Amino acid sequence: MTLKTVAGTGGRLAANNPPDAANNTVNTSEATTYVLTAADIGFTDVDGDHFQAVKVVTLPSASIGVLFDGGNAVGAGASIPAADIINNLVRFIPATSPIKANGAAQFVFKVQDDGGTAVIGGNTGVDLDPTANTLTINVTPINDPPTGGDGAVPTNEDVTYTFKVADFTNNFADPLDPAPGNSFAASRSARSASMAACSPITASRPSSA
Ligand SMILES: [Ca+2]
Ligand SMILES: [Ca+2]
Ligand SMILES: [Ca+2]
Repeated sequence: MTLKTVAGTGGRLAANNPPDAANNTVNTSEATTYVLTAADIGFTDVDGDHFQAVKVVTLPSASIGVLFDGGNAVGAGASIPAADIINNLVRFIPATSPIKANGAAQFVFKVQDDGGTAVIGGNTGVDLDPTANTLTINVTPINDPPTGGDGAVPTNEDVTYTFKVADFTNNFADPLDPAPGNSFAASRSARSASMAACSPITASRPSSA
């Protein structure tokens, strides 16, 4: 393949060679916006052409989050100007409904340079990377509080009642974290004098997330 000898000057002596990009993984916490950077995309070009745009191949799963350019959601097949990425306008916003999403979102794209597609020396310039790359955005969990509920247990007067784990787990739920939620770990007495006199009641199941 013939390399041009003059880069980005308009006086190309050889047809444009396509640019390249990198696969990368970045992290953000749940419900926390991630601002994409040019480094995340990893644009390079053998000719020294400039980073022109990112062409969307596959958008991240909306169940994990949505890619925005400025105030607008990026559409399927869209071309995102490199300037928008460099100016911190391109953001991934994790889903928060019906609950705050966790998991890996994958953005598949191809980079474009500004070298054009002119035919020079019988060769047609290529300004789009023929190979797609993937930016994986990991949305890491943050524990949300569980819910409990009132309960009642029967006992006769002057008869000691020993609480069972089930007396508490029947009303336990963790609806704000992704299913199945966290497990019941312990019960803390808020005001019952009789409960406060008991030993702490702890379930044997470990917290899972
Ligand atoms: Ca090029
Ligand atoms: Ca959470
Ligand atoms: Ca939780």
